[in-house]
Amino acid sequence: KEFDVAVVGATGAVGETMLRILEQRKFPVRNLYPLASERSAGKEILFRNRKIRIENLAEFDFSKVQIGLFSAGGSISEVHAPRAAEAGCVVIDNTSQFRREPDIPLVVPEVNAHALAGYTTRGIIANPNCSTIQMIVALKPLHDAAYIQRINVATYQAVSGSGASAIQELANQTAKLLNGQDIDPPKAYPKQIAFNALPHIDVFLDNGYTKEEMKMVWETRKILEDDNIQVNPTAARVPVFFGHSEAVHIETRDKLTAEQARKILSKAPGVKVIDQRKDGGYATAVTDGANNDAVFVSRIREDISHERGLDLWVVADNVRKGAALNSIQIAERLISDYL
Ligand code: A2P
Ligand code: 11C
Repeated sequence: KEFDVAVVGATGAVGETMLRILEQRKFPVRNLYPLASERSAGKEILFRNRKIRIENLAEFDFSKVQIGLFSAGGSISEVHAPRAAEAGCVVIDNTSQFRREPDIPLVVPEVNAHALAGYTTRGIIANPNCSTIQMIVALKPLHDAAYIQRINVATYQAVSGSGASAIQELANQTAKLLNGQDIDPPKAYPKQIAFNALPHIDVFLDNGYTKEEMKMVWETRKILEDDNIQVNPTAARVPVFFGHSEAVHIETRDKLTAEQARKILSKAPGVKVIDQRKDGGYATAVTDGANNDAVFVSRIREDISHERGLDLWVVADNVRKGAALNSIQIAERLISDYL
């Protein structure tokens, strides 16, 4: 069986990766419709060695497709995802627009594929935020084994999470500074990102946390279906192009040794443990995460400050597992189990 698929935001950092992953995983695409703004309409993209014209999202008739992969921003999904669903297209939405709505499933296939069943109510499935996805893939097996009560996490996030313009900004700033020139006024971020670290992702909220941080709280609880889990995040942007890193500290109800955790994680779906206690015996964003599909877990150790605490270093490609790949894994489940 084959499916007609629309990729909304096909010219963006995530959209382009979706096209490549559809090819790589041989997703059964009959007709592909790359969609973007009217600025891009008429240009061409390559899919399976064929040139396909980009169409204007605003004018697209979604009754022509069965699956829509959306990654053009929350305000675009707000308008066009319900319009697509109404036309009979199942939307897999990579924006934060619908994630917190109770009747819209928020899915990481390795963790809560069962929640997909709820897609029929609204015809929309939400893809979680990249920093939540990699954390939850690593933590779910430990949660099942010992019940996680509290998570303290600090992220080190790549600029590709902010899209193509931020990738360009880091490249430009880096080149200028290395050539002894002044940088242009920053646009993608409020301060210089090259050779720097910014403790700020997404907008500030009333409680002093940023929205990126609160997404990790809200989404973790929804995916694990447990509002009692305490999550305390700090999200930072670092001058890395691809791959988010996270220092994750958990407190479990039952004692879990580092050895037990390593054993559990080495068998966990979607996880790859790289954890030798020696120089270079750990995963990094650039050398391991980027361009790979797995969530890498390193530095597994018992917290010397807490009896039932465990520390982990978690790395993944934010554009692949954090966004495009997870969306396509959802689509694969959808077609195998429901369509
Ligand atoms: P376009 O290239 O036509 O602007 P990124 O996250 O990498 O910045 O990419 C954003 C994606 O969302 C791009 O594909 C972009 O298309 C698309 N997009 C932005 N605004 C709109 C819009 N008004 N309608 C449709 N697609 C849009
Ligand atoms: C980042 N996590 O790295 C963001 C990008 O809610 O889908 C994705 C934002 C989202 O900047």
